[in-house]
Amino acid sequence: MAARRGALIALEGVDRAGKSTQCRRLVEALREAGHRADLLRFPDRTTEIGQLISSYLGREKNLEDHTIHLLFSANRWEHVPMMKEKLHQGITVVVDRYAFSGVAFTSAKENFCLEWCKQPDVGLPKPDLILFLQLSPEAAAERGNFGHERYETSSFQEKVLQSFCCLMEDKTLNWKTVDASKSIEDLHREIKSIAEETMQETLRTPLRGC
Ligand code: T5A
Ligand code: NA
Repeated sequence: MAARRGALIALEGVDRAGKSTQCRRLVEALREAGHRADLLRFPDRTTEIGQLISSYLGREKNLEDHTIHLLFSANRWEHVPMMKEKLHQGITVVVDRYAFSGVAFTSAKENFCLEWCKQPDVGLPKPDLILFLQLSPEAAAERGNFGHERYETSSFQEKVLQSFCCLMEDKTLNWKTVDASKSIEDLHREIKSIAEETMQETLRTPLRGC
């Protein structure tokens, strides 16, 4: 029998929904339960491409809109060999944002359609599970003010949320929406249980491209 591969689990959601908090908690909990699990975040600001992205987000650098979209995608592609290796070794990979953030944010800009935005990420490892952390703009606002990074305005975030809603209509992907207004602990328990269910199922499904 082939060895069990790891599951690819993506967390997506509006800003301040608690993605980074939950990704960290999930990986810790999976490891405590004896699973092999690693965390990745996109953008990964540590690579050369990631540093360009970070200076764009911090408004130190201006980049043309198509160019930055392709850089976000390239930042995912540069991790694909490592991701595939981990998944084939049986390591579950939890990603803090993935291609769906890429599409949702760029398509919220003027003159970008979803179809164009999706193309650069076609063929990336397909997540076994995408957890969408849903939080109302009002509840998000209570979690502190926006910082100074690009995209951190309520009107833009509203458009991003609409794009995410369109992406969630794709029934070929395993989207699960969770209520991110719950306490960190309650949300963690729910996410861990959904993740473990998915990890059981990956035994029977080969890794595909999305
Ligand atoms: N982007 C990203 C693109 O345009 N294209 C792409 O392809 C990609 C991948 C940076 C920007 O890049 C854009 C999207 C972004 O605009 P980032 O570095 O992931 O992306 O952004 P961050 O600012 O790190 O993340 P968020 O603002 O989205 O926050 P999180 O991770 O959702 O939330 P988290 O966990 O940091 O928590 C936020 C605050 O809320 C509290 C936390 O303690 C923290 O203070 N909190 C809770 N409070 C109450 N109840 C709960 N359940 C809570 N959970 C967390
Ligand atoms: Na985050």
